[in-house]
Amino acid sequence: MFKYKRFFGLLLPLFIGLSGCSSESASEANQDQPNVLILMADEHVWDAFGAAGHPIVQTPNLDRLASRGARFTVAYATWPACVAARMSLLTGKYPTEIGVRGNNDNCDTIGSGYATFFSYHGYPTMVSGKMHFIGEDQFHGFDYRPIGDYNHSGWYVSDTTGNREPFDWLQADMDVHNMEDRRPDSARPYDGPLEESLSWNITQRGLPWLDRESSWLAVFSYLQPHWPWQPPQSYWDQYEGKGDLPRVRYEDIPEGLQSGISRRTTDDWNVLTDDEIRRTRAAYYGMITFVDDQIGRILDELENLGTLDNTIIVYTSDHGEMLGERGTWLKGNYFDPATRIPLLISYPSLIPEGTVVNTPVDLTDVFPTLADLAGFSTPSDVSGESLVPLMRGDLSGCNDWAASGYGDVGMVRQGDLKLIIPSPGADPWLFDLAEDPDELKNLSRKPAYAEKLSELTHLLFSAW
Ligand SMILES: [Ca+2]
Repeated sequence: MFKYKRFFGLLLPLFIGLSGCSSESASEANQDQPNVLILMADEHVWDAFGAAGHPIVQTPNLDRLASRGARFTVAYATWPACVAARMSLLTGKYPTEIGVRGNNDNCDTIGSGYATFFSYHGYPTMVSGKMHFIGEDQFHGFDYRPIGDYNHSGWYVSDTTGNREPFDWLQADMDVHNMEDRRPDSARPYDGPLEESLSWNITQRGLPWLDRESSWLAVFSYLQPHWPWQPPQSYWDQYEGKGDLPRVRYEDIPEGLQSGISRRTTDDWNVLTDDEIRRTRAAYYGMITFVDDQIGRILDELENLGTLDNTIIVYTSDHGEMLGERGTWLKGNYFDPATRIPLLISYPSLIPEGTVVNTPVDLTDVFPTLADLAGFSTPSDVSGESLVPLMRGDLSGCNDWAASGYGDVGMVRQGDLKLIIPSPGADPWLFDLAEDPDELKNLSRKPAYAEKLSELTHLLFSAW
């Protein structure tokens, strides 16, 4: 296996030039292949971490990742809910292209996901945590799963032994079947031992696997800060009384921009008191810091192993969280709090420290970027593009837009302009986020924007 990888590595420079936006830079890569580490949160809103300038949330480890590589300020999920976004990240394709939209849709990615790709190139592959695979294939190219995953029939273990024994402590920690715990006014501390919490165990069970001779690909994928709004007690205490209020309240939304957000705007979640809203947002911030501490444990382990600098590290989320913005909670719409995500990529030998990229990108770009950074030719059938040129300051020749959606509904962002088609056949919404970051002024009927509206509409529907 190792020899094969070396052999392939010698051929790499021949392949690098073949993909449209790939870079020469990957050919500078070490002959020893880098490790690949993907760190994921669930429902992490794009600016809720320290390096993004958030005034409350403490995330020293995400900040450490941001400072040692690239931070993308305008990254989008390709679908504002779990499964389709995750399968899009896995395959580098838009949800429409893989036929996955709802959280019950199966994705037949055999032979086309990044785990299969790196496995093909000789990498052992491990995933600890949530992938939300639907259907028979619970591995999608991963060799090893040390902890159970969630599907809609409950928790089960889908590790390499086929053990499906349910874990009570998983249920107790993260019972996402309990719809009452979805309510934002249900926020409370998780009072069990930290060592019995799901996030802590996702880290704990995956860490030993990282100590190995050959280059590897690993995913640590946390379920938080997704509801239930229950950070462990110490994280609850850290933020108690520090929750803030949404920037846009339901009553602030102009006529015509209230429809198509989500059904949750019409139920009694709108009428939470300000104290309840602050409490829930504080709980959410606590969960982010909890996940951040897990990431710190992984970075520390790589440092101890001496492999931190030879590891490509990605941090991202499958989508964001409305957190009460526009009177709405959870996700499922195309406004920035729901669809825009954090994206950090580091690999010191190819990505300059402290890089900030403001070009719009989306989850389809991650897979080809990993391939490029690792020195492999970018797979030809992905929709995304390698972000290596952008991270090295070359803005020419690459896509300058990001898209999210399925079929005839979605959003596209190019520069500061963002087009949303909120539902099939609906009037479009066009926002200039430089002047209107809260997406409150629809420009789509302004004659000055007619040409841009047409361009962006074409761009959106040609994305997939
Ligand atoms: Ca999710």
